[in-house]
Amino acid sequence: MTPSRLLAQNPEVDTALRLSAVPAWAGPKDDDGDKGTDGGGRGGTETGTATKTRTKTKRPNLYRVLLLNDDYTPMEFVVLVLQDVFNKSREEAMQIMMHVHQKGVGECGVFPYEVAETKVTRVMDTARKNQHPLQCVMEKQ
Ligand code: TYC
Repeated sequence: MTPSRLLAQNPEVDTALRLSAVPAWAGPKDDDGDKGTDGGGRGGTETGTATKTRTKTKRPNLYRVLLLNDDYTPMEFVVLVLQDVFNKSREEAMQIMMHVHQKGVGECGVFPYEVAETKVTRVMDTARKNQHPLQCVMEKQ
């Protein structure tokens, strides 16, 4: 995998390495405190190549994972799914299940895209294997 692909896949880390073709002495005053504009060679004259490394962190886009009510999936199955897939305690799983049962929809958690997608897939696969019509969806927060 190429480094740029790795960076593209990881929005947390965006490292930009910039090389300037403009001689340092011809450009704007270099007072930003970085290292790397100094040629360091004989006489201390700059070479005209400036390098700057910037590390920028971005918050990931978050997605709500929602469970939908239906008339057929057993309550106990929903509680077990909430405990297993979303690491809920039995008590919290019961509360969420009852909320979905009464209101029609409820939140199981909020996650970065790929984590949310994996949880939706796990719920849907488990439901299908057990022949329950339970539906789980994700929406951008
Ligand atoms: N309504 C279902 C029943 O009465 C229980 C249920 C709860 C189903 C939550 C789905 O996401 C759900 N058996």
